[in-house]
Amino acid sequence: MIKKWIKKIPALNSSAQESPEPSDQSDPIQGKGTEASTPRLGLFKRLKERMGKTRNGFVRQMDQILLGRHEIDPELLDELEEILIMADMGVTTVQDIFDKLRIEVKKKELQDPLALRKRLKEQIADLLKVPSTQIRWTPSPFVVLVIGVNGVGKTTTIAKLAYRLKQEGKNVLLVAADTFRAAAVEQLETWGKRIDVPVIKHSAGSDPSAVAFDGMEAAIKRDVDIVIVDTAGRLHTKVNLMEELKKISRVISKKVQEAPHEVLIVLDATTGQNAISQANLFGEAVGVTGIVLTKLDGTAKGGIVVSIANQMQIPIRFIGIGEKMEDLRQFDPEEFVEAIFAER
Ligand SMILES: Nc1nc2c(ncn2[C@@H]2O[C@H](COP(=O)(O)OP(=O)(O)OP(=O)(O)O)[C@@H](O)[C@H]2O)c(=O)[nH]1
Ligand SMILES: [Mg+2]
Repeated sequence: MIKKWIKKIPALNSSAQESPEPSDQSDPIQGKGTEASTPRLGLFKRLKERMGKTRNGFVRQMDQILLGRHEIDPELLDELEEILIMADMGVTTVQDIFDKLRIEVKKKELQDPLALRKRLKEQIADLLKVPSTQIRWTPSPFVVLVIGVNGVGKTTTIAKLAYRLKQEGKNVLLVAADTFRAAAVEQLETWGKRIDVPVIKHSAGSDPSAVAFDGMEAAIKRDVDIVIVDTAGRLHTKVNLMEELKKISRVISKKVQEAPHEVLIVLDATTGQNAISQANLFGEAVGVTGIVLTKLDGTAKGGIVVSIANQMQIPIRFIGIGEKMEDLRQFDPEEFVEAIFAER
């Protein structure tokens, strides 16, 4: 029986460890190891590799528990439930899943551990299927305001997004409205040069709303398709970040009707459930329309994606799975579930 099991779960078929993740030390655009330089490394394969920590930390652990069992008993369900909670899927989300599973087991609709694994995967996939995860990118100029606490990955996400849009033939403009640190303006400028996208900036310490205003004027004058506005993740204690963001948003809407069209909150997946509180806090202030979940490559608790999709009424637009330009992915629930449940 156990042998049959091992065959059915190829991930457990070998005692070898996952192959190490490719190094990210090379140039994020041109360097070796990028998808451009290794065309055979498909997008899905890279996603699978980058989600390796989550796969090892949660799906593999789950499989190891399932491996020793011949039938579904209450202890098995309890153990699996604990693993999912530990993977940051959120207590209520996990309880909902297991309430359903317990009923199915009781009705004998679920009889063996392999069917249980399949059902769990289906349930997770269902939770992730939230409608309208795509941005329409019209009218023009289409204004994207990017917000989030410091260090979550706003500026690098903007660079990746601009790179992506430019490759799709869009005319993009970046606005450095994070004037809190001189380095923040420089960082965006450096990215702008690297990906060949213009950046509107003022000197450090100036009013972020004034930069946003100039950014909108330039966008109209230059007839750009998409403007992406970078903001600070923290300010001097005297200035309230939420008030500042509201002001930036107001200034943008005065210049471009109905803008910002998209307010993207960037959340760091490694901060776990804390990310949800951040989204709520910013959401109350500036009406968030989409989520970018970064650093999923750096956590074994990728279950946070499920928790966010299930608890928030805001779609996950993109996920960050590394520091290379290609590592900002449009969020595709089915592909994501396949990648974390993938077998070697
Ligand atoms: N591994 C990994 N690192 C990431 C990802 N996204 C961003 N980072 C890294 O996170 C760090 C912080 O990124 P920034 O873009 O500077 O963050 P920020 O939100 O703009 O920070 P502040 O400007 O200080 O508010 C950088 O070292 C990025 O390379 C990701 O998806 N995976
Ligand atoms: Mg930044």
